[in-house]
Amino acid sequence: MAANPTPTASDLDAYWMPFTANRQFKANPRLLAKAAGMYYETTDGRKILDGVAGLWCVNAGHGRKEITQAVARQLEVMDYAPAFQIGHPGAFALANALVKIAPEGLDHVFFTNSGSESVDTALKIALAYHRAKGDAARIRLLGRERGYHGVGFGGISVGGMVANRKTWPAAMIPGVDHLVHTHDIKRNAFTRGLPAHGAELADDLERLVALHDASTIAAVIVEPIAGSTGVVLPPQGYLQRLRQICDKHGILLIFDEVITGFGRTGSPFAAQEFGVTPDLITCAKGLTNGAIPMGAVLASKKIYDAFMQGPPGAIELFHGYTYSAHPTACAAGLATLSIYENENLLTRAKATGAAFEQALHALRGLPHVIDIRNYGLVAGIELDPIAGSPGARAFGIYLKCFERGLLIRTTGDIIALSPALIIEPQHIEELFGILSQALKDSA
Ligand code: PXG
Ligand code: PLP
Repeated sequence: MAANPTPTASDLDAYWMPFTANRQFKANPRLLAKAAGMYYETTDGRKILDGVAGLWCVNAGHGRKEITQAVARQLEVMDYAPAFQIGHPGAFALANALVKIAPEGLDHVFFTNSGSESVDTALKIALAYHRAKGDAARIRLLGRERGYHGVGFGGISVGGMVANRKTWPAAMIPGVDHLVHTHDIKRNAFTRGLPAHGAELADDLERLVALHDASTIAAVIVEPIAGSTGVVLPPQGYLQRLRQICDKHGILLIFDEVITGFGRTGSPFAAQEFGVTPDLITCAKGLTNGAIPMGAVLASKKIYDAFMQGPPGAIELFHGYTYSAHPTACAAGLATLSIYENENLLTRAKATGAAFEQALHALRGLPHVIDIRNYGLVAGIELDPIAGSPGARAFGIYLKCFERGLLIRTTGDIIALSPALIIEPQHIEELFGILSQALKDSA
């Protein structure tokens, strides 16, 4: 079957593009047509090395036949099944497969269609959990400055990225507060792996407890590694301390693992990599290798059991989506988890991370590079901003890289890299070859 024809300038108008400078883009569009393995191909036939696994999601590389076939088969057998008061075997199979790779103790799965929906779901579960336990005064949700938790009203409320919040001040959910962020270039610049300084920043939670009283706080949500804000790593000991303080005060801890889930750090989840088990995990993206939209919330037995009280005929949680556990998404998820297992991809970043780290830190000293940080197969390269034009320096590099055949991601003046977990040495060489040339040319 023919692919969609390449749009002409007038065809570009109707689509209101997300998180995009629409007018700038439409004046000079970048269009992708194909993808296989580590590469995209543009509509004009240029090969582009994918340095970001699509948008942090295609962890097993593009065009995986096992996923395509599983989805095609599912669509032929049964296109859709309602999710409320009825089920299909794929949903239960995927929940079981997820629990198998999840941190011990997180043994229940609620399905959504995206990271944003996972976040709103987890926040609602946290509030409902305390209520189910007769602790209905715990209504506060705490996030962290610079956090990204998707774009739902819950997610932007606990989120801490100013541009995503400032337009909707009146729509924020009430009772939310924020921990200070942990980004500290002064003390931690050019750190490989977890930074040495900043564990004490977790004590900011004690400040919020002192201010609001623990009896009003339901949960804290953080990204174990903050991705969208520009790859901010947790200082050594920080997450452990956060867990301890939550336990001390009966506050639930939610890890938003939409980016860190599915092997990005060298373990299935960052919770395992860092040895800290939260009460809830939100995930999406790599769950289906990006092929079909899907998200999930992993919940502990303690949380699930708190809901399973009341009369057996009562619906325990008034929440769900038309497409929760969509059959095609479940098929894609099952095929994806098989690939991860068969190819040991969920721990592969431990091995490949070393060569990636070495090539990455060789960028130190290039023009405008003020910090480089990394963990597993994720990296941030922070550039000195152009005075008066925040973001322009990094976006210039983005355009240069794209012209030369490399897709990166930029946020403000930070370049983020998160290649597929199948990356080989020649891709690492190609990636950093193009990127270092682009940085040199920007001097
Ligand atoms: N939580 C986290 C930690 C995320 O990284 C979401 C929630 C929301 O997921 P959905 O599927 O609703 O997009 C994300 C998504 C970027 C970028 O610029 C990051 C994300 C999405 C789009 C762009 O780095 N992360
Ligand atoms: N809006 C209307 C009018 C609906 O009927 C529904 C679902 O039935 C929704 C929104 C929510 O859609 P979804 O379940 O796909 O999130």
